Order: sequence, then structure tokens, then C-alpha cells
Amino acid sequence: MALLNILCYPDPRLHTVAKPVKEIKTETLTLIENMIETMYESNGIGLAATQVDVHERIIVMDVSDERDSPMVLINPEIIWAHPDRVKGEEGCLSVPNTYDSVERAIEVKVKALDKSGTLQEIHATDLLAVCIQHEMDHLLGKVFVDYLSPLKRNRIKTKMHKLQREVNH
Ligand code: K1U
Ligand code: ZN
Repeated sequence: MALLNILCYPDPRLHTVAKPVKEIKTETLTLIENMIETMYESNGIGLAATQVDVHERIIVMDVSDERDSPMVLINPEIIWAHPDRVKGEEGCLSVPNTYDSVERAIEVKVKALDKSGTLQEIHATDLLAVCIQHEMDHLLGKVFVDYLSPLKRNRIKTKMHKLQREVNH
């Protein structure tokens, strides 16, 4: 297994729209294992392929306290969203040390393939519902900071540029 490099906002590659997976190949399964390892190593609850610069519709998540229940969603589609929405604090592995409030549907139903290619349907609530919507946004090239005001977004961009300059020196 291997740790993957996570793209950092405002890297333009984070705004790429991912393509559906046509066939689950050995390379797809290797990518998934590496994404799960990278998510755990980074203490994240989710990771989208977009964040590791692979522009295919693949998400991994684990919202369990034990961190022993990885979920894999290939070609996910939201088939139902609860009309009620709730604001909650979000973070992102591509935007380190930055948290802000985003409004999301409180429940969603999603259909997706698992890693063996079987169609699964997930009824997600609470943190899992928020995480699925956050990760599916990544596949559409959207980062949670895109929901914030231009002023906040520009402050975050400046902070990230500064952070990257420090890392490179
Ligand atoms: O996509 C990502 O960058 C992963 C991201 C997922 C996420 C966190 C919070 C709300 C929605 C989606 C993270 O895992 S950020 C870091 C984190 O572990 C975390 C942050 C807030 C709550 C729970 C976990
Ligand atoms: Zn994210």
C-alpha cells in the first residue's frame, strides 16, 4: 500500500469534474486501498479521488469511532435528498486547518457500486450524510470553501499560499 499526495486548495486540479468508472480494474482496487490508507493516515472521515489527482468518480469514507469500517462508493449518485437542511462545521483535507459552516440536506439516499461492482443503496443521516455530500461535491470539482463568501474564500486562499510558501522553504 502507499500514501497518496493530497492536492491543496487553491490547486486548480481540485475543480476538475470526475468521470464515471467504466470498469473496476486491478488499478482501481489498488487506488481504493491507497485512498483508504491515506484517509486514515490523515485522520479524515472521507476522501474523494479528485483530492489525489485522479479524476474518476470514487469516494472512500469511514465515520465510525473505531475507524475500522471503510466504505467505498464508485459512481455514486444522490437519488433522494431530504428537503430540510442543516448548517454544520466542515473541514477538508485539501484545506488544512480551516473549518467553516456549510448548509447540507439532513438525509440523503445514494446509489453506488461497491468495490466488487455490486450496486448498493445507502440511506445516510447525521455525519455520514454530510460527508457523502462533501465528497460528492469534490467529484464535481467543488470544494466546501466555494460555499463561503468571496471575502472568506480570498482570506483562505491567502492563508493557503502562505502555508505553501512555508512548506517549500
Ligand atoms: O474530503 C475531505 O477532505 C475529508 C473531510 C470530510 C468531511 C469532514 C467534515 C465534514 C464533512 C466532510 C475530513 O475528513 S476533514 C477532517 C476531519 O477528520 C473531520 C472534521 C470535522 C468533523 C469530523 C472529521
Ligand atoms: Zn474535502
